[in-house]
Amino acid sequence: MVPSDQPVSAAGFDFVIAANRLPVDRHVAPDGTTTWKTSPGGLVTAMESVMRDREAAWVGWAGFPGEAPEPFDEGKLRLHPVPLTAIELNEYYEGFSNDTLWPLYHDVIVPPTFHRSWWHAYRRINERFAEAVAEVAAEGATVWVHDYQLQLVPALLRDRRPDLRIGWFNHIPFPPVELFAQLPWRAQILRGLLGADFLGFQRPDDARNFNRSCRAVLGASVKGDVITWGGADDDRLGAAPRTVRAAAVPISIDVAGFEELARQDEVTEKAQEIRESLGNPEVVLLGVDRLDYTKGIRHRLRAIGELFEDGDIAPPEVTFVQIATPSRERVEAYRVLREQIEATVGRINGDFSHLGDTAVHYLHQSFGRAEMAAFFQVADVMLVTPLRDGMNLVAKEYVTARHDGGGALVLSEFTGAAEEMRSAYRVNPHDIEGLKETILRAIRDAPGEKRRRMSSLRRKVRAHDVQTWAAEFLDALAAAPERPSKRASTSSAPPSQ
Ligand code: GDG
Repeated sequence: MVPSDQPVSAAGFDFVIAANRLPVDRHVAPDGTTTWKTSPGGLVTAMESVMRDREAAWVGWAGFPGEAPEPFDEGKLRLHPVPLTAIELNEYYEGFSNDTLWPLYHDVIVPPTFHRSWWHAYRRINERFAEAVAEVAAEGATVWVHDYQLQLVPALLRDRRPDLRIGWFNHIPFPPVELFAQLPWRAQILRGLLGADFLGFQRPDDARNFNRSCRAVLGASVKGDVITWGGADDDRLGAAPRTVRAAAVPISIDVAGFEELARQDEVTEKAQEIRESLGNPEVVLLGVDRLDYTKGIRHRLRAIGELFEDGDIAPPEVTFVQIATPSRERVEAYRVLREQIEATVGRINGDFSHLGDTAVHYLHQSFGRAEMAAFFQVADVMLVTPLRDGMNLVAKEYVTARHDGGGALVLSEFTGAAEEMRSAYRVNPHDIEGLKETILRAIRDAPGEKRRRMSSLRRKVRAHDVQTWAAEFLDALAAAPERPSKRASTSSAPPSQ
């Protein structure tokens, strides 16, 4: 960390990212020394390689409540922390973002909680983010706002800074209007989002859901992917008429960077070590997820448990490893989920493990990137079975790590990744019988068939990496509300406004 002695220059930054979190976590040593390390999670993993070597500011929460640190520099990136008190964190982040919007946008897998006080906090914190961006952005700058925590920022920012070009990308699904309509503040959210020039979504269906909501809730007109709203005759947020474009720009991973990591000797050695410590099983099944009810871990365990029970698989020949990264542990639904999963793992192991031969290895821990790549190389069958997932980067990381062409990917059709990764073993995770059959097929299929599928998946992911995603998004933002021209959409030049 380099403390920034320079105040933001009067000119400000031409390119600004706004996301709930800064891309780093604070670590305080016993002697009081502070260091910052890259924080885990889908958004940061994706943006890290895009932002490298780009002069820009990143506005976000520093990861701990209370007073925010002074702005500081990480490479060419100016990090601009936004403060949140413990109460604000509870209401805006754990409450409205993670207990209202998150379940509502993921097919209401658990019931969303609606609290007016949470909504007020959400609005207040969005204002704080908009204020911070308005302060650091140069005249005519490009601002890229991320995700569901900041849906009011586009309009709040436009109010303050009409000179800016504002884009918003949704990392999670956008729900069908029939579900979105439950939200008491649905009109405010849409008006907030329409402050952007371009809105990017993971799948065409998400963009369509958004367009339909604008039509149904606001009475906007939609032609193709362009939305025109005549504005409102009131003085509430986002009352001005708007014409914006909303379209799918599916996110990806840093394919070259991750493959380079996966090819390192250290990773290959680690993979051998992991396999040996599992007792050299013939087949390793693997799941890697944040411990989240959207990821379908319970359904996966149900299928695995029944396969052990039916005698179709058994340790030591077959073992299942589930890495469940700790997540949102202060939200009740996540606490309940953890208890359910741990009880199920305990039951399966009680029934089907033998001394020295474990049926399910459950790791409620975080690992480094290199170790993660090693786990992927050990996985003969990777189980990605979300009930709903915006994209799912783990699926793309898995095939990228398999530079040996081995392995098999079982992939839920309810992920954004399933849209592109057609050669995976597709499953409906609600269909336990189908899930069991597909897992067995992924284990037993002829090596030639598996390699054919893996090679097609790797080609697909390689053809559309995170750098392509960022270039497509920024080109679409620069051209909005028009579509970018063909030539523009292949350029990856940083924005220069
Ligand atoms: C959201 C959307 C969308 C996980 N555990 C560890 C670790 N990870 C890394 C994975 C992967 C990332 O975190 C998780 O990304 P996902 O895409 O799987 O899921 P979400 O966190 O839910 O992300 C999702 C994504 O945003 C991007 O738009 O795809 O749909 O929900 O990169 O490898 N990384 C390390 N240690 C861990 O223990 N180092």
